[in-house]
Amino acid sequence: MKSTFASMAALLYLFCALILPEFAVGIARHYTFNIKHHNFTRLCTTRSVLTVNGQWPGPRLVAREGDRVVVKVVNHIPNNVSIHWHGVRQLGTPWADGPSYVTQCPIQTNQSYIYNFTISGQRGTLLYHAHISWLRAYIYGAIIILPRKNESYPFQKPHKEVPIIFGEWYNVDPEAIVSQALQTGGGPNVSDAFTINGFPGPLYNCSSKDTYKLKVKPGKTYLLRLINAALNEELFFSIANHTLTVVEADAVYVKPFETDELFITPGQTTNVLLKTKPDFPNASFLMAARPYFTGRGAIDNSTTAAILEYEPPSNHKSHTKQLPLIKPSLPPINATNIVANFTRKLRSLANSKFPANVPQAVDRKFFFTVGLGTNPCPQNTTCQGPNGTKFSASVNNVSFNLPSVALLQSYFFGQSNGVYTTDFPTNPLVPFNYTGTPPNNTMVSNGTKAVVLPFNTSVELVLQGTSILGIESHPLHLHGFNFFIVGQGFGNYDPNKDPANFNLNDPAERNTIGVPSGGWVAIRFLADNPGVWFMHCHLEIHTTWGLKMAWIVLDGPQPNQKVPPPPSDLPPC
Ligand SMILES: *[C@@H]1O[C@H](CO)[C@@H](O)[C@H](O)[C@H]1NC(C)=O
Ligand SMILES: *[C@@H]1O[C@H](CO)[C@@H](O)[C@H](O)[C@H]1NC(C)=O
Ligand SMILES: *[C@@H]1O[C@H](CO)[C@@H](O)[C@H](O)[C@H]1NC(C)=O
Ligand SMILES: *[C@@H]1O[C@H](CO)[C@@H](O)[C@H](O)[C@H]1NC(C)=O
Ligand SMILES: *[C@@H]1O[C@H](CO)[C@@H](O)[C@H](O)[C@H]1NC(C)=O
Ligand SMILES: *[C@@H]1O[C@H](CO)[C@@H](O)[C@H](O)[C@H]1NC(C)=O
Ligand SMILES: *[C@@H]1O[C@H](CO)[C@@H](O)[C@H](O)[C@H]1NC(C)=O
Ligand SMILES: *[C@@H]1O[C@H](CO)[C@@H](O)[C@H](O)[C@H]1NC(C)=O
Ligand SMILES: *[C@@H]1O[C@H](CO)[C@@H](O)[C@H](O)[C@H]1NC(C)=O
Ligand SMILES: *[C@@H]1O[C@H](CO)[C@@H](O)[C@H](O)[C@H]1NC(C)=O
Ligand SMILES: *[C@@H]1O[C@H](CO)[C@@H](O)[C@H](O)[C@H]1NC(C)=O
Ligand SMILES: *[C@@H]1O[C@H](CO)[C@@H](O)[C@H](O)[C@H]1NC(C)=O
Ligand SMILES: [Cu+2]
Repeated sequence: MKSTFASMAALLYLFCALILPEFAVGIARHYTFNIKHHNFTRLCTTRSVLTVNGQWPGPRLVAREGDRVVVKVVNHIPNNVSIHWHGVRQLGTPWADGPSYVTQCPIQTNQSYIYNFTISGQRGTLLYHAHISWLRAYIYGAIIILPRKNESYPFQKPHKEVPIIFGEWYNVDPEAIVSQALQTGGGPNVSDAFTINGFPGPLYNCSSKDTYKLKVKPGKTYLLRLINAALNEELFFSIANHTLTVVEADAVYVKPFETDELFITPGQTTNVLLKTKPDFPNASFLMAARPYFTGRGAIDNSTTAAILEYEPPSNHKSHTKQLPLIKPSLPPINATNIVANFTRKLRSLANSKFPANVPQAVDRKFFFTVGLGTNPCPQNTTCQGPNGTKFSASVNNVSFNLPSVALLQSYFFGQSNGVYTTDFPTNPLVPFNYTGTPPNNTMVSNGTKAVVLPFNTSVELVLQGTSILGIESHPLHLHGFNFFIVGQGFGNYDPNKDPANFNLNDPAERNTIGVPSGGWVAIRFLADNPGVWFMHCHLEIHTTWGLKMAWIVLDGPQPNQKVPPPPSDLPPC
């Protein structure tokens, strides 16, 4: 009886797969990522940096929606490493998510681990990156998710597709920077340049030959897959004399809109269409990026640029003469209104083919403050944080300590005792005027605390920025889910007034959202993916300081709604 049912189900599946394109079975895409050192020279400085297969940025991972991706990661470096497939939902594959000490222990030197997951219900651009300490400084690359075979984009088919990946270049080892910051308690030293596809571009000293060039033909449409893989800075991006059309964010299509200036936080991805000028323009154009920042510390405040170069017609004489290079204007560093306006323009397509499944009813509401704070300086030492303290950062005043075993493993094997507790505060323990005058005690508590959610809980989470040690935007990233950005505002969230303005029809659906500087954002998601899921600021220094926490989503009743046993090659602790 059982086997008859099973074979009928198999037949039905086969039938659907052959007849209906949306059931088309994906193929498996196999990759090997060798993590190893490679020398690169930028700004006249040669550094041995950590790479995937000797490449920086790493190789493109290309799949169609519905495909299985199998990546064997082999560690050839002295450091521990793990890789996170940022934004991939990992439905039913929580062991493949990748954050060290959350879903796995890291892959140790000369060891390997196979990440095996399916891309379902997503199309567009995501990124992968190392997820331990600051190794993602150079270990990152594009994940390109094409529509299923027989399916097309909901916008004009581009002539060409080009990843544009923002990163940072350090003249010193980023691991030395973070370890020094932790030791002194002060802010970290900043990067020496931003990069586009690994190149700082012509606006830095000793860098003009290290410029990424995008050669285009007139009268064509190009799809730029923008990825912010920088460690610590949110960025503005603009191309001189060209308007961009935003069509997708975090691997979800959006209602297309035009913009001259684009905003992208670390961990976010955005696809834009670039229509080239109809005729050869007798000029080249800079495509440039520089940071948005309202905090108090030092950041890299430089501008990276690439060149958009038109191929001259064959009969044109211009290739012999130097064409003028036009620079774009970029918003001022503290242009909070431009950020807010840009973020508000992002809307889901919300049509019958690509619906926005916004949870209309909410089972559990959470209110989390996110921001900086301080830790006491150890006795008889001098710290370089605020007033001789050490910098810290927290969610609801809890600075998260990573355990030395993986949370998912302790959860799955019922060994949470001494590893984590489930008493993460659902609201601030001590309410205060979050964006007003900060409290004079800025010390934070610490712990390894999680929130437990029953399967399929519908969650509303308000993330409230604080003014402690300065207002600043925090790009919060949630693993394992997309969420809908139903509301945002400045000042303190008002639970009585603000929900009336929530957009429950076509809000943007993403995995990373900047909590406005001196403001709040409200998100909703359905906890339909059992496992342990990390949530953290994607400014790496804030994560280092503890702006992170974990959600535990319990099993559902069906066999495919349970955390499966770990793969046999899961790295040991
Ligand atoms: C990098 O260059 C240094 C000398 O500058 C050399 O000793 C080292 O072997 C090189 N490393 C690699 C991986 O090529
Ligand atoms: C990946 O997972 C699928 C589904 O569980 C399995 O059939 C396949 O054998 C796995 N591949 C590898 C290389 O582990
Ligand atoms: C670029 O834009 C500027 C200002 O809008 C304009 O003056 C100039 O003619 C444009 N140049 C080209 C080559 O499009
Ligand atoms: C960043 O650089 C710009 C121009 O180079 C300058 O006007 C601005 O004050 C700088 N901002 C910070 C925060 O350093
Ligand atoms: C940005 O900084 C400039 C210079 O410090 C200041 O004049 C301006 O008021 C600031 N703008 C915003 C929106 O904070
Ligand atoms: C932001 O949008 C508002 C309302 O549409 C507009 O009044 C304001 O000028 C915009 N600000 C900026 C800096 O673009
Ligand atoms: C701190 O210094 C004082 C005086 O130098 C000494 O008595 C005390 O033992 C030191 N404490 C620690 C924890 O080292
Ligand atoms: C540092 O201490 C001074 C004087 O006690 C105080 O006015 C200031 O607010 C403190 N700064 C911080 C960042 O805590
Ligand atoms: C919070 O602080 C802000 C800025 O100082 C102030 O405008 C507001 O009235 C304060 N709110 C409350 C409830 O005290
Ligand atoms: C700290 O703040 C409280 C009120 O928020 C105030 O009563 C107290 O005097 C402050 N303490 C110091 C040392 O400034
Ligand atoms: C956590 O807090 C305790 C008590 O304040 C403190 O002793 C300890 O150093 C803190 N640990 C970390 C990792 O910040
Ligand atoms: C690497 O990870 C293992 C397992 O968690 C740990 O025991 C070891 O101390 C780590 N090594 C380094 C250099 O961090
Ligand atoms: Cu942050």
